[in-house]
Amino acid sequence: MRYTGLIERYKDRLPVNSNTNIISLGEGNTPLIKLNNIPKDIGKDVDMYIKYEGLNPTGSFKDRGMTMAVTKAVEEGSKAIICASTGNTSAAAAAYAARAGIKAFVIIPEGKIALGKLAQAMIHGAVILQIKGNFDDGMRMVKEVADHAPVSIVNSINLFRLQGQKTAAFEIVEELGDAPDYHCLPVGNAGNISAHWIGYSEYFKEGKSSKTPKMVGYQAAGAAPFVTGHMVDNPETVATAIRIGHPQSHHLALQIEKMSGGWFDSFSDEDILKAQKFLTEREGIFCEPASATSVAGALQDIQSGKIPEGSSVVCTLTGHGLKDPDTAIGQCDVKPILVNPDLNEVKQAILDNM
Ligand code: AN7
Repeated sequence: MRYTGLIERYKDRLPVNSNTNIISLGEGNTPLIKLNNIPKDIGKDVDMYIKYEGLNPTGSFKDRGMTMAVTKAVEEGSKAIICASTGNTSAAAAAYAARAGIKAFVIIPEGKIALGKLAQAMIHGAVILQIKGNFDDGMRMVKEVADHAPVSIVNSINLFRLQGQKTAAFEIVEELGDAPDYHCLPVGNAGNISAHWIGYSEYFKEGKSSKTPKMVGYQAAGAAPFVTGHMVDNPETVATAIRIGHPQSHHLALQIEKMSGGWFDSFSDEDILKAQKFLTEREGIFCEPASATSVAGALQDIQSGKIPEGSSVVCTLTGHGLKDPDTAIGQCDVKPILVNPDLNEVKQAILDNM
């Protein structure tokens, strides 16, 4: 059967009915890739999987929530949506609004969004407001303006978003035959970690899994309110997607940490970029810097034994590496070799670099 997106697939578990006009781009159903080389590299016997959410239609997990949020906005008669974004939400909002034939307004922090994401918001025809401030300032504006203008908020404070995003947990349980022991995610607003917990809990209650995973959230050191224990007013990190200091799902995520037996930790930009490169070079999987935070964290905690050998571990890679080409190129020392279209020159270059 043709796959037509996660709402159609999980319609019995989502707030839709047979009359709902579903706005979909075929999101969800993303690969769960088992790592072959990295566990051997670090000498640990763990089953480590990547949930490659960068392969959603706009290149990030946001599509799972956006299909649901835009479907409901249209159902409720809305003609426009609005979000604040570090980039990926704006790309998804712009694309799904285009698909639905409604308007998207996106508020992004000036100069701090990855090139691919900006290109997406622009080409899909969103109205882009660059704010002289960060994501948290933008979020504050969105909440205020929504009371004064006819626009539906599609940030993750819109609970339909979390409903759509919970389906990632369903897919993982179905594919593994059970929940993993640990699920590691990068955390910004903490919407995604919350959505996964909702999904895992739903399947566990119905006996579709024998357990729920320990939910482990990793942040960038310069934007780590869950680790420092207080909100951060001037978040900074190369992982611009998670450059967030005042997480919107703060309380929910703290409850989930306790209920699941998980924890939070943070990593320097250097560690995040190292994990991004390690994954691309050793496994052929390219994610954006924010996403690599989950791998940086899992690797540290597997190596230290906090995640014991014999465990199954899923790391969500939230966004595709192509979202942020500048940062990718910036961390490669090896530049292209310039040669003339001459057999000897090309042959020599190959032999020199074998
Ligand atoms: C690649 O696009 O908040 O903890 O405005 O793009 O659910 O916020 C992006 C978040 C992780 C954090 N990885 O997820 C936005 C935005 C990537 C992201 C997160 C984001 P949450």
